[in-house]
Amino acid sequence: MNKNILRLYLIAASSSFENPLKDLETAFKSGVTCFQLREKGDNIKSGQELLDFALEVKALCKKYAVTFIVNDNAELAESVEADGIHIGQDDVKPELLPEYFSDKIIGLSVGNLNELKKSSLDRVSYLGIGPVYSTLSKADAGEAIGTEGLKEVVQQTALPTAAIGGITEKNYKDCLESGADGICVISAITGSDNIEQTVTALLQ
Ligand code: TZP
Ligand code: MG
Repeated sequence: MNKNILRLYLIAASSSFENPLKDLETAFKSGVTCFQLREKGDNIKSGQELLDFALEVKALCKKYAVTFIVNDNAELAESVEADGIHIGQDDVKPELLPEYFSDKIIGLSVGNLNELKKSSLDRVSYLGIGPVYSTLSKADAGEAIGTEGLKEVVQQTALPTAAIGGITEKNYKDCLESGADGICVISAITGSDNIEQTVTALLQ
């Protein structure tokens, strides 16, 4: 895959924004390069409602040439013909994903060097590495590895990498300087009261 896709990777659920389609459009228009629909947390959609929402998001992604990834839901990803899927350490193993994903992007979360070493990476396209900093967005995110931990993982893989966890306008450059190809954020953008300004700052 083209690692530039990872430059500014937004993750959100349908409930992450007050006006999700409007706010996502603002984020995409401002320069987000990749979007992951991660339907977790409170007020989550399911069934037809989730499918409809995912299709609307996919259309927005297409309009702004944003790569569209679905978190850990192969059926949904396939139904909406997403560009790929993102899986965690405890999700379906990459090699057991359906045939649909054979030419799609497969992202894998890696918490530290130890997890990298025990992961089967044959079909993995990129790694999400973290949490780099502490985060309130994922209860079971594990211990923050800091930029030193990030560097360790980045140096041990040839795969494209995105740093994740507690990344803000203040620290994102440290992640890029540690060798990550891009940054993944939830709250920096979902909690922003000026999405355009935040996205622009994270792309500087
Ligand atoms: N995986 C590791 S940390 C994290 C995920 C999904 C949450 C990142 O959210 P935030 O708000 O950018 O810290
Ligand atoms: Mg998962």
